[in-house]
Amino acid sequence: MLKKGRYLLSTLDAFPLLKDPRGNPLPEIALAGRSNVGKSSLINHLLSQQGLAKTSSTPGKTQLLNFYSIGDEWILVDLPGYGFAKAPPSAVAAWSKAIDTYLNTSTSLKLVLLLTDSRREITEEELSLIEWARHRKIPLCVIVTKMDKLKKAERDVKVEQVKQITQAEVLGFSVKEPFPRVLLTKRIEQIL
Ligand SMILES: Nc1nc2c(ncn2[C@@H]2O[C@H](COP(=O)(O)OP(=O)(O)OP(=O)(O)O)[C@@H](O)[C@H]2O)c(=O)[nH]1
Ligand SMILES: [Mg+2]
Repeated sequence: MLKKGRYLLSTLDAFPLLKDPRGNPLPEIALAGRSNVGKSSLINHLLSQQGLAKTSSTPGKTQLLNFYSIGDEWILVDLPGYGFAKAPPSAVAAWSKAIDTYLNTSTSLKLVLLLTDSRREITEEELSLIEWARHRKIPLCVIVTKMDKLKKAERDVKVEQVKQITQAEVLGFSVKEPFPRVLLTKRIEQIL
């Protein structure tokens, strides 16, 4: 079972390096994905803490990198959603740069969870993040969100299709169902 999460801070440039009492850096797991894909909802459902991460039906809610400490054992990093057209280009450029800087400088990043909406196709942007993780040898798991929006028969087809395209590990997810949460918890516990 995952421990209780605590919001730490939001930033675009001053990334914290958090350590355990022995001075070892805490492992970090980052959530990446388009705006509105369900990142904040996943955090709340995964930790069973409604309201920990702010959710919204308006895309672009998360405009900073949000850091959460999970039981003071590991850090969850909620990256700002990309692909949000309504924000001014200067703001979009600032988030993209912040995501790049974080991904390329963090020395404690142990897993990237790349969220993709079950009703959308995989984009070039997503493929390039997968390529980057492969190159850096950082484990990456594609999480197909909002699976409840698909008919039962479509679900396996979608997951297979995403596996084919990304050649990555793929898990389906929905905040409306208990089982995907159990699987994702197990996956996270493997790296801790
Ligand atoms: N049906 C369904 N809706 C979901 C699910 N997960 C999220 N949503 C809805 O999708 C919308 C966006 O969810 P958020 O969690 O705020 O998305 P986000 O990725 O954090 O968005 P930004 O912070 O704007 O980048 C909200 O209306 C959620 O209720 C899911 O598993 N099933
Ligand atoms: Mg969010």
